[in-house]
Amino acid sequence: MKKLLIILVCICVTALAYAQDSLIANINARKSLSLNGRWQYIVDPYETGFYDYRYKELNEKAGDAYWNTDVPKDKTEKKEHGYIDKYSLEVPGDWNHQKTEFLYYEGTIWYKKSFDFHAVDNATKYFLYFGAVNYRADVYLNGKKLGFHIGGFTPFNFEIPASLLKEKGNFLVVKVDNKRGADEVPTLNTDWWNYGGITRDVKLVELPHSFIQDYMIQLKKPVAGKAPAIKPEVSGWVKMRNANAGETITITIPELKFKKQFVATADTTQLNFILPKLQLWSPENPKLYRVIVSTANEKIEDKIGFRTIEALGKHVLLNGKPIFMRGISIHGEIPQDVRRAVGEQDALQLLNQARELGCNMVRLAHYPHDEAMTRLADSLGILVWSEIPVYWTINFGSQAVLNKAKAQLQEMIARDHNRASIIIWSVGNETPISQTRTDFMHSLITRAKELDPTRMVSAALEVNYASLKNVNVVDDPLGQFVDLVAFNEYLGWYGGLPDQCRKTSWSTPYNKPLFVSETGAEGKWGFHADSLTRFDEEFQEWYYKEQVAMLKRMPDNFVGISPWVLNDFRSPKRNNPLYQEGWNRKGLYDDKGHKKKAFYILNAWYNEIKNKAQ
Ligand code: GCB
Repeated sequence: MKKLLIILVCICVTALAYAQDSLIANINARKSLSLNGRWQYIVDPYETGFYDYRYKELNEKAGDAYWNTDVPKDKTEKKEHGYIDKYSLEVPGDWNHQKTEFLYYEGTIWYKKSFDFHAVDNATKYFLYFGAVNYRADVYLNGKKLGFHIGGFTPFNFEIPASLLKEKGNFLVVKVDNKRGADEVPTLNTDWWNYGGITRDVKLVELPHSFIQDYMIQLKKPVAGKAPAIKPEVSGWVKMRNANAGETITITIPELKFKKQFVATADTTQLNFILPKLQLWSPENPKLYRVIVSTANEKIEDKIGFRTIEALGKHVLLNGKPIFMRGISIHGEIPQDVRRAVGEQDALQLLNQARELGCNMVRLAHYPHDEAMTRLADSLGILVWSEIPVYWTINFGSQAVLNKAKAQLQEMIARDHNRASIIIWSVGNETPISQTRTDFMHSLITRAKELDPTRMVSAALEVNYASLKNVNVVDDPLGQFVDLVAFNEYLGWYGGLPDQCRKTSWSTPYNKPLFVSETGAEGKWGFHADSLTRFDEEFQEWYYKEQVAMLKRMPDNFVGISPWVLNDFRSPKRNNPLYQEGWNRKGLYDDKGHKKKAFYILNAWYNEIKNKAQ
């Protein structure tokens, strides 16, 4: 019995040691030390710093483990690893663009950062936060493993025992591995570049013992079929960690002269209140309010917009009124530097390009983008579709893969559930129809709705081409479960020529709004021939002309499009040596920011729609 107990305790302790903590929301509003900047590295394709020569994970204390100090105890000690400035990389940032030898690297690189830190007391809590690491991160501080995280585009944090922190010379090591895998999310095959590294911010966060973990402060979804409430009603919650019994949580919105107190109940406290005299958030008026969530020992500020969104019958209603989404799909990449997008400047570049095109909406493909993107979309008034990388043919039969997808879904929603701009959570893209896949995707949709009942949930569905004569039907069984029936089509690029659009129309058996989540053709900027010549600008221009003419004939449940794609982007699948050279050329801008002829076709249509609506 005693033995069993000891085993159980050991299991629990190990699980705790490796468990990643629930996400701390609104990280920029917390007291923290930035650990961005130069990190030293060791490139380790054989994972010598992780496994012994029998390929077993090294003992935590092993002197040759790369998470342990590289300084020999004395001159007799043999060290075969070392971190020096000559080998260093910028964080945040993918490694591929930083050194030519890493351009195609997929594997393990160890990152190391030294820092000094004065821990205030034992009551204060410390966390190590990562905005994103692609793909797997194993994190060690002063030789102790804090945990690991899987998934390349979502944030995570680990609690650091205060006793582990040192005043001088903390030795922080992250093993980053971006090898693709059959049972990963995404899987082996994607049409984008697998940028590796610590691609977003790293912070050491300091919090009081009892702290606000997360909160959701959004307008309640209108009751289907009913006119929106005259007085906007907020429904939400605040999650506390180690809440003191009877602790008071206060919500303040100074501009509205609103202040209300709630007594913390268990770890989640429900919020329900009416906000009078509210200006609703919309693309035309992206009004954000300063919202303060506070307790006796904490005060967190956010900027939140209030709006309602729902799919009702044939329409998508924003604040109770039908909208048409003039969208564009965007990859999280800065093409002129061939690197992952990170931070505000990059977000501004991409969203300004979308605005120039005349968009009021963006599809952030195919993974959650940097938090700066969704925050900026909030302040610019751009509607957002945010997606997890459940892309093409992942292993739908595996429970472990489903768990990985669910973890990414949860982290995406936890980070961004207060962003008014986000109106759609997407659970995946072009997944092939089978019962196993539909069950998998259905389970993700159910989870998304549990986590956030206020937004629409969708996915790019499969199309039944010409199932009726000249009518393509979007009847993917997943259509039963999504709020918005979205599909990708490339009529005239993949199969046939653009004039096919003339005799084609679209329908869906679902009584739901219909959205074209992708359409596009390649065209290399500056290459001019005629409209029948693949890869020239004229072909792409013709494609858009035919598409626009066809889209004008869409059924009355058509609510918008997000064509493929804003910029040319890097893809290892695109190997035409004359026109592609490793680039997918479906951008409306090329990799240097030049507008292609097709840009003006879509831009003209978007202006027409905008002017009609006014
Ligand atoms: C698609 C995919 C997208 C690809 C695109 C293409 O359907 O969703 O990720 O890049 O087609 O260019 O083929």
